[in-house]
Amino acid sequence: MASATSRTQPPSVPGYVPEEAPLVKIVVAGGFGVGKTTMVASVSEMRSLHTEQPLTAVSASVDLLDYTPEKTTTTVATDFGRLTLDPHDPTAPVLYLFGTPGQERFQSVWDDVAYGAHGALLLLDLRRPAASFEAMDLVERSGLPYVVAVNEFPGAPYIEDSAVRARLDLSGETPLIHFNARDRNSSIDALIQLVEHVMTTYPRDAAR
Ligand SMILES: Nc1nc2c(ncn2[C@@H]2O[C@H](COP(=O)(O)OP(=O)(O)O)[C@@H](O)[C@H]2O)c(=O)[nH]1
Ligand SMILES: [Mg+2]
Repeated sequence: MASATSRTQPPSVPGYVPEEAPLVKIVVAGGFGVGKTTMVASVSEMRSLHTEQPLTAVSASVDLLDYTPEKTTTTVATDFGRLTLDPHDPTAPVLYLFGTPGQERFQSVWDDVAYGAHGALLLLDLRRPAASFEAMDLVERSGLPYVVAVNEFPGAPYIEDSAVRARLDLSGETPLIHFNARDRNSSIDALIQLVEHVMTTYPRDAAR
């Protein structure tokens, strides 16, 4: 029989999740090409799963490729990854990440993915903020606490946070942060800020 002590050992087996760890479900949302798949892949401690489909001529009119000409696939269902915030602390949250398409035509996928989620990270590309508007509507309608995370692409214009907030009509409580989806530490920082926002929105005492 496993003793209490053995259960609190740091995980030594890849894929092991301690029983004490709170599991946090996070949706990584945002428009086409904003970096959802890139982010989930850069933070995931297991090989992330992606269900990408080749772009078709039919979707060319809606999946605008002007800023991502090298992109030949789109995420139809989800990206999935996992991140243990502190692998040496058995009580540290384990994040389950679901990247999901921002296009409204995938509303049913969104509903399934958002079910039971604790929060959402809404990715934004300042070269084309409107690409994330539909995804933002889905996040807003779901009522999930969320953080807007500007993915800093090279060549993106500098826009004051206050102007971004005004353009998105963001509420004062919703954090706006900047990160780089290709950078693991930067992506982890973004997720930590989301977890902190979720915990502020739903303090443990209030939930009891
Ligand atoms: N330079 C740069 N390129 C990025 C970054 N994030 C994503 N990309 C590129 O942008 C394209 C779209 O990213 P992807 O993750 O597929 O977007 P998704 O549609 O939101 O999943 C890919 O070619 C990525 O390599 C970033 O932070 N910096
Ligand atoms: Mg993708």
